[in-house]
Amino acid sequence: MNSRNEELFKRAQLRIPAGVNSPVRAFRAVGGTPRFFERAFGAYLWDADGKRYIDYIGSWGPMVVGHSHPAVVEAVQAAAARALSFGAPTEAEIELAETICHLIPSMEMVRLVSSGTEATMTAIRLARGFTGRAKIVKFEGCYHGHADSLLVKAGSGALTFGNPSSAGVPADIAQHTIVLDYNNSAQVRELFANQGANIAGVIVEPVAGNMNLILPTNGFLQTLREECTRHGALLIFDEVMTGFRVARGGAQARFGITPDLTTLGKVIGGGMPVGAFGGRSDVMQHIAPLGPVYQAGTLSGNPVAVAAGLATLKLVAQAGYTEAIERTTQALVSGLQAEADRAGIAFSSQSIGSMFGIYFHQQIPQGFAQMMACDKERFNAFFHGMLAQGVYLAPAAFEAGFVSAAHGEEELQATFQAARHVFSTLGA
Ligand code: KE4
Repeated sequence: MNSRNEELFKRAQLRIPAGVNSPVRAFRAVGGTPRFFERAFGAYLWDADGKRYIDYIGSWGPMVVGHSHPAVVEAVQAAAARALSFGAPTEAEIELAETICHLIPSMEMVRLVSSGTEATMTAIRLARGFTGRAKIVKFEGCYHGHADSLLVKAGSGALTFGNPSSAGVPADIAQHTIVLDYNNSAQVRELFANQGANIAGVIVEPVAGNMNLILPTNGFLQTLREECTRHGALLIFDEVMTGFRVARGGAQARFGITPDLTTLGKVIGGGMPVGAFGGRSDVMQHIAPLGPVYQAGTLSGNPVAVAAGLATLKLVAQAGYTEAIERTTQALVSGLQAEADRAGIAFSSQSIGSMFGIYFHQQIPQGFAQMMACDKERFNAFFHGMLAQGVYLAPAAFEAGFVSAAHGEEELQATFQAARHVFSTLGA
């Protein structure tokens, strides 16, 4: 008998491309039928067949306090009862701006938008407008949303101009984006030596979470900071994913590097559509209507979304809150590693803050090329085995995983038990 998930997937594909509103949800990397979820609470999701899953995606990062946290739901209900949208300033937006700037001091000023893509798209435009330069640097394997300038892959040589990584991105836009290898400080220094005067900005995931989890090796972020300072380019930390996950103050707090601009999303909306960009006030003075760099949004600072974000950040800002989730994430990773070792599986894993990476490879990858060498087929088999056991991992080998404050010992033990069974079916 067809499951409801299969019925809904068939119906969805009639009106929505691939039946989903964001590509990764279509399960094309892992195969099979996407789960259509009906409700969520704490660490759990329930799909259209009523099956319960322990959730290690958390909506790709936002649900750091757990699903449907009573304080967040109450704040959203109260805000919605007052108004759904004004298209005019509210006190709550000031409160959220003040909270963000307090938690991330490099953000002297901040503007709210409605997605991470809007945040990074604007940060790029702002860097170009502030410096009067055109070139942007990004890194292979880092994802910053789907703005044209950022859908670019490495050119023929790492130091040449980029090529579009999506149809519909004109070459004369892609050519202004240079794509280097993540963690390759020598390449960064060589590029700046040759073209430093043309570079408006460097955008980087300070901890990469879109090619699975890759940590910055010592010196990489420092090199970016030094080269940008030396050549008058802006360093943009894309903390849409790492913000309030790698540490309360983001990856910049953890690694002690101060960017010129930071982009945020996910957690600051608590599950509702909120993004943000901000940083040095002398740079932010260039944003309309103060300055010549235009940016706008009908629902920017939406009161219901801001209420969800504020309630979430109030919880996250509590002393010890992010550290406790980090400990849970460390326990998850060491437990999975122990089960894989027991089964003799070539498997490595790591975590930072409440993000984790699992790799079907003996060594932990340190860059894009090494990540591509991981055994994708094995990951896919593991993914489906765990899904059948009621554990929902990211449906792609090249995504990071996320733990929430709602995950506890019971969820960990259930996960280890599921992994023990699935690893045993994979064969060494
Ligand atoms: P959104 O436009 O999806 O809100 O944010 C784009 C973005 C920007 N920067 C970073 C570092 C990001 O991770 C993202 C979005 N992350 C993906 C997860 N791989 C969102 C999931 C999806 O695309 O459906």
